[in-house]
Amino acid sequence: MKNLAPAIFPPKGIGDAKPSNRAVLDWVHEIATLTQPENIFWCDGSERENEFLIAESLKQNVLIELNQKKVPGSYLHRSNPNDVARVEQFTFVCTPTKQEAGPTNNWAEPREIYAKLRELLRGAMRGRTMFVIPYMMGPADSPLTKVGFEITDSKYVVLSLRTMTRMGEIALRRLGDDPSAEWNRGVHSLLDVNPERRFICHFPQDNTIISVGSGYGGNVLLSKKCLALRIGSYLACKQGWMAEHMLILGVESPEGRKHYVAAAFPSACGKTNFAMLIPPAHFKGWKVTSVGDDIGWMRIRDGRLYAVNPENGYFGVVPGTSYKSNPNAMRSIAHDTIYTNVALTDDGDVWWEGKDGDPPAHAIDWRGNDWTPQSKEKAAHPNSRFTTPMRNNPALDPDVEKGEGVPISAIIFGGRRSDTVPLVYQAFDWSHGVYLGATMASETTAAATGAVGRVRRDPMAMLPFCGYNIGDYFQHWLDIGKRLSNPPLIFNVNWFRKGADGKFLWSGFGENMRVLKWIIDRCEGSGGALKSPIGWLPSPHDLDLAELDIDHNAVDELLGLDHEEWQKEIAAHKEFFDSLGGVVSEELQRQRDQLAARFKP
Ligand code: GTP
Ligand code: SPV
Ligand code: MN
Repeated sequence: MKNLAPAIFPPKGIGDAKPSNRAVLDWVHEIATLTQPENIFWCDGSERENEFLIAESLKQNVLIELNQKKVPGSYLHRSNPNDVARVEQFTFVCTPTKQEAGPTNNWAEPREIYAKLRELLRGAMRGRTMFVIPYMMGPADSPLTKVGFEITDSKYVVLSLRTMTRMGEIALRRLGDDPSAEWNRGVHSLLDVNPERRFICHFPQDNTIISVGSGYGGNVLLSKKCLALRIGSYLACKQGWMAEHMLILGVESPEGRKHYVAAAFPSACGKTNFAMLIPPAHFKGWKVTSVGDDIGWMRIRDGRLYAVNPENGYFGVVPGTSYKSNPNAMRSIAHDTIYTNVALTDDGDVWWEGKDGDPPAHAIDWRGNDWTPQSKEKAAHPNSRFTTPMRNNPALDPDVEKGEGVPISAIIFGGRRSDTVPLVYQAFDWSHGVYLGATMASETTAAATGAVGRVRRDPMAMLPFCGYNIGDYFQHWLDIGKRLSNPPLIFNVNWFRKGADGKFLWSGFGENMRVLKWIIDRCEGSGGALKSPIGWLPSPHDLDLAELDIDHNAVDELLGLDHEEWQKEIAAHKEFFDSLGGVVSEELQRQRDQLAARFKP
């Protein structure tokens, strides 16, 4: 079976970075007793360790070497074809009561599911190596920073976490020897990579994650969706901060005025691209820098929100990435990158749909089969991904390691909507902004298994990632607002509105700078806007569209409100809130009534 490589035996000095914290050692002992590995490999994230694991992964076909002249330090991994995306139907929040998990999460009773997982894990690592990975989420000196340990039997996970987190000694130092210190326990085993034995389980009260039966991305890099978002959001609510599915970017004017914004878009809806935006030529002197591309942790300081990116690398969507759409991503993934499920060309390079230039005459597709441009199948899986260190990004923000975080001037929500939702508009105030987030919707993408292109409500882009009751989550947002004397302004964007011809009306990518500029203008109190029933809307002349090839009708359509569509939209908001079974506060219900009333003549 693919991925299920036998034990490896490292030379002296590798794999022996045993931590000293008693609580960690006791837990590792407990899991090893259960899973019965051949040996235990204590990871330290060092260069030597990494080289050893890459060499072993190549021997065992966990990685395929790419042409080191074309993509130095880079490798290809093929996941099991039954295992190519997050599995929301097998993801559980296991709180003592179902009510704590809330109406949007799958729930399992902790004692029962622990027992079931224990049976699945019993002897699961026989003949194999168990890796123990210490890692840290957040800059070394941030009050928000968390320590986690992931136990895994996958070398791909070890190699990926080294890029995605701050791994090794730095995490052990942060944790220290206090056995009662807060840290996250993550257990992962591939088992036999069978969808019928695939469960991603979160125990917020125990700060514990158990993931079995998958080898893919968000299911197994437990630092990311599992800790930084699901467990993170639960801790954030308890501890008074925010854990959000948000990119963070810096934008600096030619005069040197700098703002930071955070944006929540659902999976595969443009966070990485927005975080790495390069302004078009017309915006000479403007600079955009990336703090993070997927997750933002925010806390209140002096009445403002400050954000850090807990991650250390990018696990980004490959298809569609090109020098035309996202040059900073292309430069980031030009070296020291693990590619998952892209195509392999005959000269050992990688290829995917949407890459610059012509498709290769022949390649090996993501499943390992021959591929030519005539093939009906895609060469790269639509959810194929790159894993690359954030340090590779030429536009990395200089304050990415700043422990106090960066001050957030604006929060932006956005989804994939072919109709109804204008290119950009601004909430009247914080509570109204929370309503925009709570009712946002998006067409589903290949980032999770299941139907693609179905409009679903995805509040704050957190539907699959909120680790507790969504009603309490909305309330937490409202409560945070009450503690902010200088709250970020809140906006909603939609890069994906389509015209009658079914084509995108907006060219997107770098051109999104035009929308970002209006947002910054609003933050500085200068941008013009009209009061509309849904919020402050720019009129066409409020947006800087100079040197953009777009016709007036398209702009009108992009900024237009179709009252009939909005009647349907408001009804859908109501239907969504009703479906949550009474957990939505009166304040948000009132926002809906006010929205409906503003549409009445
Ligand atoms: P996750 O990593 O799943 O959280 O995704 P993400 O939100 O970071 O999305 P990403 O930036 O990787 O973009 C996903 C897809 O949307 C890619 O195929 C992009 O090419 C496409 N995309 C991103 N930005 C735009 C845009 O402004 N306009 C259009 N039309 N497509 C975009
Ligand atoms: C997402 O789906 O939002 C991702 C990719 O960022 S994964 O890590 O697989 O969840
Ligand atoms: Mn994401």
